[in-house]
Amino acid sequence: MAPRFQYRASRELHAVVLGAGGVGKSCLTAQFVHNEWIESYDPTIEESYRTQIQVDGRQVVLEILDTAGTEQFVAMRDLYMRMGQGFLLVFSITSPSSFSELEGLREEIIRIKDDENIPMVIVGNKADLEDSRTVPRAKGFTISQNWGAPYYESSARTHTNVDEVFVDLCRQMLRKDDDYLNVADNDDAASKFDVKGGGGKRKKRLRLRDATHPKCVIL
Ligand SMILES: Nc1nc2c(ncn2[C@@H]2O[C@H](COP(=O)(O)OP(=O)(O)OP(=O)(O)O)[C@@H](O)[C@H]2O)c(=O)[nH]1
Ligand SMILES: [Mg+2]
Repeated sequence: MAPRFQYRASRELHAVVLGAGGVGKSCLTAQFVHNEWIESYDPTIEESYRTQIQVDGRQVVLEILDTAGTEQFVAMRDLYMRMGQGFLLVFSITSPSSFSELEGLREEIIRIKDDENIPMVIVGNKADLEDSRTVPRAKGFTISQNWGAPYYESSARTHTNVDEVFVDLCRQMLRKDDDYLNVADNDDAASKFDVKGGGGKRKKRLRLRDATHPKCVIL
């Protein structure tokens, strides 16, 4: 029992930030990790960050992979998706094409992870540019409801909803991780009586639990 307790005490979570080029993925990440605003645009190839945060009183080591939105650098996407436990799907409220790209990203994540309940947060960034908005809030609401993932409108420039999106994602990842560990505990106990009662059951039970979590939309 001792090693499992230690693992729970200091949880390590892997988040991946995805979305079209220039929507503000790096700026959101820089604001969250370093509290700094970056005015210039330097397209990312791949950056990873490690930060320690508290989520609902629990200590979490969060590894954030800031990915490339620009087409020429997206070859690694498959690998990012395999490694990630949770995903920020970022678009810009000033770019309808960046909004449209999210659907393909989500489908790819679900296909690669083979799980419809992967922790995910939809982020409409550049909310400070309300005058240039071309993606109506209602569209964000609609995909949020259809996908069962929370929707936030953020601004990396004004630090609005930046911490909230990362914390929400961590909360979802923790919940999912807890479910796995609880199921593993139960299966450990069950396996004393039923040696064959492994993997297939586990998946079914997890889906059932996830389906009971409330869907939410936050603006
Ligand atoms: N007004 C405004 N500008 C932003 C915001 N977030 C990012 N930007 C600007 O948008 C540009 C692109 O931001 P990045 O964070 O580099 O975009 P990215 O999504 O990481 O782009 P790639 O790395 O190419 O995929 C920069 O010039 C930022 O200053 C925001 O919330 N508001
Ligand atoms: Mg970037």
